[in-house]
This record gives sequence, structure tokens and C-alpha cells, in this order.
Amino acid sequence: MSDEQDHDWQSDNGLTVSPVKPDLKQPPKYRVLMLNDDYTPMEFVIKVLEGLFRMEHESATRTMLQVHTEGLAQCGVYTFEIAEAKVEQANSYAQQHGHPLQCTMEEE
Ligand code: TYC
Repeated sequence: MSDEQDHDWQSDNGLTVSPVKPDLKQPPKYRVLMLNDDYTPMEFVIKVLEGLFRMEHESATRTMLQVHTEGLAQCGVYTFEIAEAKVEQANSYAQQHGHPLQCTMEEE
């Protein structure tokens, strides 16, 4: 395909013709955050971080301890729909097991 066929072109006065700037903006990303509470067992939190957020045991443990000591920590960064699904899955999995563990999300 020739260069001319690769682009849309705009013409202002009929004399100059220039390529329309392609819109290359990335979709916004969302941080999933995990919040501390006084009741959820540490081992359960580590399991969620490994199983749902695909962390290795060591980084899951480090992240759990960061939540425990600082109040919250980032579990991952995703597009809107994936972040929304992770938050929903973490919160309902915790609820099903009788734990108050909560995740939330915010735009990066
Ligand atoms: N603070 C909890 C405890 O002492 C452990 C915990 C860590 C809970 C992280 C939630 O997101 C959390 N058992």
C-alpha cells in the first residue's frame, strides 16, 4: 500500500494538503487498590493477590504487609473493564468467605 493510502488527508484551501494527525492516545488505565482491615487473615489476602492478581508468593506477601502497615497498596493497573472485574471478583470472593477485605479502583 502506498503512503497516500495509509493516511486520511485534510485540505484547507485546496492548495495545501496535509495528513490528519492520527489519534494515538492510549485508553486510560486504572489502579486497583487493596484496603486494610482488622479481620481478614493475612494468608487469605496473600491467596487473593496470588490467585486474582497473579503475584508470586514473595511479592504477594510484600504487598499484603504494605496494606497492613500503610493502609492500602496497589495490586495492579488495568483498563477500566478489567479493573472493574478484578475489584468485583476480589470483593465478592472475600464476602463469600466471610471476610471484610475490600478493593477499590482509581484512574492512574
Ligand atoms: N490487617 C489484617 C490482619 O491483621 C491483614 C490484612 C492485610 C487485611 C491486608 C486486609 O488488605 C488487607 N489480619
